[in-house]
Amino acid sequence: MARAEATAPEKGTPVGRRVFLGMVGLAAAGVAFGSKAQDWLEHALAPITARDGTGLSTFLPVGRFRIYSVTGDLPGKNVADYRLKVGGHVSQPLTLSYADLQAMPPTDLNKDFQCVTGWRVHNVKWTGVRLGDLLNRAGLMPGAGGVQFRSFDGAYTESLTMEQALRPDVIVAYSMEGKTVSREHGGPVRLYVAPMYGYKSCKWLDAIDVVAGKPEPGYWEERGYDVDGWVGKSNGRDDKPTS
Ligand SMILES: Nc1nc2c(c(=O)[nH]1)N[C@H]1C(S)=C(S)[C@@H](COP(=O)(O)O)O[C@H]1N2
Ligand SMILES: [Mo]
Repeated sequence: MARAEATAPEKGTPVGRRVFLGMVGLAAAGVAFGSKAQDWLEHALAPITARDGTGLSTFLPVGRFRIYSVTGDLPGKNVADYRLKVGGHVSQPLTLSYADLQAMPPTDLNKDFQCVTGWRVHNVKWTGVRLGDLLNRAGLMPGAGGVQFRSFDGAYTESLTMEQALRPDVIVAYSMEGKTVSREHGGPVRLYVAPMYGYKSCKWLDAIDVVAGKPEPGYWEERGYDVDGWVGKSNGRDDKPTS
């Protein structure tokens, strides 16, 4: 299996409890962006958490996201300069500012954010525009089968089938916990695909391209994750709760 958000061993050998607790301390002290140690830790701990069944969230700092960026960079854009492009297989391509998004009917989602490597942040409040509303505004052309996302980090991509994209719990989020989505969390605008693992939620959202037929797999899917990243039902989670 080629699944690794980390470059370190994806299947760590089980470690003893003292080492384990020490490492949790390390993680708490340095939940640093881009920390390979942290990623390694999550993978190394999976066998333990699987055995005692309590899950990583019991041990790791509560309410903390890990900040991920495949480029090792946190690209930034001012709210004032931000533009979202919606194009491809649509009748009316759009270029929307942050204010344009805010002027559309808002959707609030209070849901968990869960990474496939095991961490979960409970009950996060996201606000944004339903992806379906954006797609309808752009006007889907016959044969539109999927949606691809590009990040202004220049590297990350994601995609959804049209059926997934039109779900009411998939939003283009401009606010998290009542504030503009921060730079490290992929702001000012990111995708939030509530029913799927975090990797589907493209940060620093730059463009949405509607495609005819099947969409291309995204960045992590090229590297082994399931295209249909349903929480609990993908990436071997049903029968094997470790990553
Ligand atoms: N552009 C971009 N989007 C991304 C990623 C990334 O590295 N780059 N990582 C994904 C993964 S694996 C997860 S779990 C979430 C993490 O979101 P956070 O950094 O806000 O915690 O973002 C997803 N979207
Ligand atoms: Mo993730």
